[in-house]
Formats: sequence, C-alpha cells, structure tokens
Amino acid sequence: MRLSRYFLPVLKENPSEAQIVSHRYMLRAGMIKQSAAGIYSWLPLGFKVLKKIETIVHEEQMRAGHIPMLMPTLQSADLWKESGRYDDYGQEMLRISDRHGRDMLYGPTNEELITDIFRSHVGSYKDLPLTLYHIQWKFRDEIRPRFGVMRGREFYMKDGYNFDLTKEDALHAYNRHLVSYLRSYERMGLQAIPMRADGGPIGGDYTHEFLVLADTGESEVFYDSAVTDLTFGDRAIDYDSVEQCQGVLEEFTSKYARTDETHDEALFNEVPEERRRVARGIEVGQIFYFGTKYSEALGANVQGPDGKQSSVHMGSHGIGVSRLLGAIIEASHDDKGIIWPEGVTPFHCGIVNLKQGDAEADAACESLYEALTAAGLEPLYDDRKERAGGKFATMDLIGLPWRITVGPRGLKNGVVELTSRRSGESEELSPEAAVQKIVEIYANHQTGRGF
Ligand code: 5CA
Repeated sequence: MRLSRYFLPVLKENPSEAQIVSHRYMLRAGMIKQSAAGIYSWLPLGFKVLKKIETIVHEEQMRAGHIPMLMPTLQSADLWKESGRYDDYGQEMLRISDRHGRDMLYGPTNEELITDIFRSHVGSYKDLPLTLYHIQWKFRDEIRPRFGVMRGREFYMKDGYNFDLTKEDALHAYNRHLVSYLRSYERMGLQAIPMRADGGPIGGDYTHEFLVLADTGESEVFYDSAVTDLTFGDRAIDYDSVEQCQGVLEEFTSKYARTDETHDEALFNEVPEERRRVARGIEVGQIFYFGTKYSEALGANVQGPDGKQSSVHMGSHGIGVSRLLGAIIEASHDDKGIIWPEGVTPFHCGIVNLKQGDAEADAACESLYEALTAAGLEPLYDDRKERAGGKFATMDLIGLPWRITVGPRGLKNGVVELTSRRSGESEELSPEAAVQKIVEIYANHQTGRGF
C-alpha cells in the first residue's frame, strides 16, 4: 500500500476523551472512530488488525477441530423466554421490537440460538462430539462503556459451543479450548494467563478467564508469579488426545491464579510469599463448562448407545476479538506509539523515502516495494512529500515492527537502513539483504491475513 493512496487519518493531538494508552493510540493512529458511546467504526488500519486477529482465531479453532459457521446478530426473544434468560439478563440486553410488535434482541451471546440449531438437527450420540463456533458482533448495553474497544457496547467476539454425550467428553472439549486459546494468544504476541473465575450470567461453576496482565486492566487478579514463566511455544499437540489436553490444562492451571471473584486468601497464602502477586488484568477470553443448563431448558437431547435419551453436556467459550486490539496495545507500546507484534501487524514493514521526487530514491523504494510484495508481504510505503521527521513520527505511531529508510546518501554507498520498532536499533544493509532479512523474520511467524 502506498500511503498517498491510503486512508490513514492520524491525529496530532491527544484526544481528551481517551483515558488509557490503547484508546489514545487507536484514535491517534486513525484505527477507529466512535459513532455512539461504545460503538465504533473500524477505519482501514483498525479493520486490518481486527481481521488479522480474527484469522488467527479461526485458524486455531479449526486446528482444534471446531467448526466455523455464522449466526445472526438479531435474535427472536422466544428462545430466551424458553431458557428463562430473557428476564434474567437485565438491562444489558438491547431489546427491540419489529413492525409486528414481536420481541427481538441484539444478541449478547448465543447459547440459546446454537442449542436450538443443535436440537433441530442432532438426535444421536453418533453425531457427537461437536463444537460449533462463530465470530460475530455482539451487543451488551454496558452501564459504563469505556476505554475504547476494551469495553464497548457493540463488540466482536468469537463464541464456540461444544455438545457432548458425557461430562468427561465435555471436559475434554473444555481442555481443547484452553489449549487452542493459549496458542492463539501467543501467536498474537500476548501472554494470557488462565485464571479460575466466576460464571456470571452465562452460568456454570467451572470456568477460566484468560487475562493479560496490565495496570489498566479492569479485573483484579491474584497469582503465583511462577505462572508467568509458562509458555506453550510451538510444541506439537494432538487435540484428540484426552491425556495431552488434560496435561496442558494441569500445567497451566495448577499454580494459583484467580480473579477477585474466586480469590481465596487462605489458598493464596500457601504460595511462597516472594511469588505472591496482586495485579490487574484484561480479560481477553473465557471458557465455561455448564453441563446441561441450556440443553435441559431447551430440550436438546440425544439418544445414547444404550438407546436412552439424555441432555447433552455443553460449554461455551469466548474470545474478545475486538478487545484484543486494546489488550495488545496496552501490552506493547512506548511513548511514541504502538509496537505491533509480527503476528498481527497491519503491514509487515514500512518504507520511508527520505527524499520523495529524487529519481534514485524513488526507484529504490519502488523496487523494495515490489520485492517485498513478490515475497508475499505487505509493505506500507510512505511516498508522501513530507519531512522525514513527520514520516518517522507516523511510522512510530502506527507501530509497524520493521522500517526500511531510503535516502540518497545511503544509496550512494549502496545501502538502506533497517530499523526495529521494538529495540530502536538500526543497521545498514543492501536493499536486497534488507528484503531477505524481513522475509526471514516473517517466515518464523505465522501471521494472520489482513484485508
Ligand atoms: N457465551 C460466553 C462464551 S462464548 C460469553 O459470552 N463469555 S463472555 O461473557 O466472557 O465474553 C467473552 C469475551 O468477550 C470476554 O472474555 C471478553 O474478552 C469479551 N467481552 C465481553 N464483554 C465485552 C465488551 N463489553 N467489550 C469488549 N469485549 C467484551
């Protein structure tokens, strides 16, 4: 993409309404624009990152054997009346009536709708196990939408639902989700720690939230610092193996890590004092096992091998896709702007032309642009007639992890400058070597695809 043809409405001033750094940088980098409280338009740069995160979530869900689909945002209230949640959900649910006076709602979550689909089409244990998921906009009329996409009213969420014959099978589905979530967050450059939590309006008393540690997080968390040493890495996993998935769950959840909802002071005090941490975190996902709560209410039964009918065991599993942009920025920025991890960066590399209009500099930038594109990467070429300082400030703000700077002086010696946004370190290389290095860096990262 050439910056002169892109739509990147960066702001020079700090927007006064933004209280936390991720909100500030998302507005300043022209990623989002508020349309009403807690409701945002996703401008091209924000949309690009959103889609990269979404792609990673899809890839990891499908890798775990979960099946993508799409349900609508608007739902009829009937199913919610059947489950009993229409009254229970309270004012967070946006209720609408259509022209015929029928009660509708903008879905805050989809347990009822998916259970209805299941009961309409599945009747035998032979069709199990089954996990269906979608990534769709949700609406919760939060009393205090704030911090930009972090606590929106309209937000983008992956929600998956498992259907199993037995509790044991459903717990395997729970563990599969835990593993796939660890992988997903790590690909986004994040450490998200599974912590024992509370079921809230979804229900169930077996649930973990995934938290990214950050001072601006809305949840208070208590943990053994040893959990922060754990990484999933690129180890192989067989998602069908009950033992392997259970092993990962045990590895990642046996150390003390809880949100304030389930915090137990006595247990916490058993952690060696020097490892006890009280901090704040951003909840970027939650997995639930709630047994037959919805299948009983809605009559989702299957016939078992013994010919008997029984309610299926279910769980639901969410990832806050739009919230993740905020969480990643909170975890990765400096005073100049965002620092995108390679896995989700909107463009793989920036090209800054220090002397636009200089025949040699222009030609060198064009050939870098072509070589990177031919290698399957997406560069952002700042081809505007701007001062170098302004170009650097924009690149630093929007946070591309790598930048190639091209100027007449370097070209005389046959070199360009390759700079890491994270370390700030630069090296001089031939243009070919710079391309080669960037290609190698991304060969080691499974990056999500953008738009
Ligand atoms: N049905 C279950 C799991 S599919 C469910 O709705 N779980 S949830 O309530 O925990 O939401 C899943 C994730 O969505 C949360 O972990 C959080 O990351 C994200 N989320 C929830 N509310 C908001 C909000 N108001 N703004 C942005 N993200 C949100």
